[in-house]
Amino acid sequence: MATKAAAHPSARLSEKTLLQIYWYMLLSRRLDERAWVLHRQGKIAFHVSAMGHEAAQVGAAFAINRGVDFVHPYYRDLALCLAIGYQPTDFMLSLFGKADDPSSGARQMPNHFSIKSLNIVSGSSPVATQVPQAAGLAFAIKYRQQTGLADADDTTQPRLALTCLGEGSTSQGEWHEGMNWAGVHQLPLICLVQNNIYAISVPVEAQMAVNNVADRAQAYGIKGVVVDGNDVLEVYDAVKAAAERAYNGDGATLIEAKTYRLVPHSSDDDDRSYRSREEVEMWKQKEPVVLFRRHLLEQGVLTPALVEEYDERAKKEVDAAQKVAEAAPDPAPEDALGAVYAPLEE
Ligand SMILES: Cc1ncc(C[n+]2csc(CCOP(=O)(O)OP(=O)(O)O)c2C)c(N)n1
Ligand SMILES: [Mg+2]
Repeated sequence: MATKAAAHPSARLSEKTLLQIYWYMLLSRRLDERAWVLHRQGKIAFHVSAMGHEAAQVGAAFAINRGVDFVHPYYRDLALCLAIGYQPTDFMLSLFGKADDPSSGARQMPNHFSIKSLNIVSGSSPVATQVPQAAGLAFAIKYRQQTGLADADDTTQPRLALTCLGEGSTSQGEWHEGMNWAGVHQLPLICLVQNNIYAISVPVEAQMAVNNVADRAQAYGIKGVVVDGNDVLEVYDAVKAAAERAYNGDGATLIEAKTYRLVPHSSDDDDRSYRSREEVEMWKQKEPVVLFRRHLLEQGVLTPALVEEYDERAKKEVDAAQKVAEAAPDPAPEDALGAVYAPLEE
């Protein structure tokens, strides 16, 4: 990970911000590791992991107006949502399927992140369905600005929509529809494709005939960018530039972050049947949390003592979140058919 030239916005990040970025990457990793343990202990039913994707997600979160801009995540976006304000306890409540799970009262599977107060919007399980919904949000933002219902410069108002998905999901029709709509209407949309080169067991070369998902941007009349998704500062710079374009009325950006998932697709998958251990080991050498920690140590932003302090703090937060969730009440069976986002009208 190279130190960025002064022209890059990431070169202007304060030490405090760099440490916050590191903190959210670490917190996500530790929560994620615990989720795997809880699954193997038989305490939770399902886990789908963000491990390996932390740089792509936290880099993106820090480049937008967190908690104000709309975010339409996908199931792998734990680190993204944590960096926006989703709490470790929220995540544990969803893993344990408890009544107080803020995303849906446990009516959806875990990782269907949704926190209305943070403008994190609920999604459905069919992949890529969030993309036309995010394009619709971006259309509404632009419409409100053009009609004077909202001020384009008011940073207390959402000024863009960010959505994420995997490379395999870009084979779905919904993705193309959303991208086309974003191009036609020059929408303030950022689509972040987290390309981890597999869609469960299907490798990327069996999914598409071009080298990069971002190459397709031209066909929609939007800007396409490829970044190293394991380099959090590179992702930050790309998303920051895309956010500026969105805020300035210059339209949508498709960002492809090349990365790798370090673990099986989900707790129900065995990746040994479709990828070699050598390949996984090779990617582990450039995994994002270790990479960024090393970078910050080299820069003198982190010290070995701070690394230890952060590790202890993360463990404490994960322990506390698990404790709260385990003790929390289960939902009443009759609540199963309730709403997942807004309350149902009486
Ligand atoms: C329309 C639809 N088809 C299939 C599935 C089952 N499914 C869930 S995740 C997934 C793989 C998606 O891969 P990718 O988009 O590359 O994202 P990744 O999981 O690798 O981050 C599939 C096929 C689904 N949820 N929705
Ligand atoms: Mg994938």
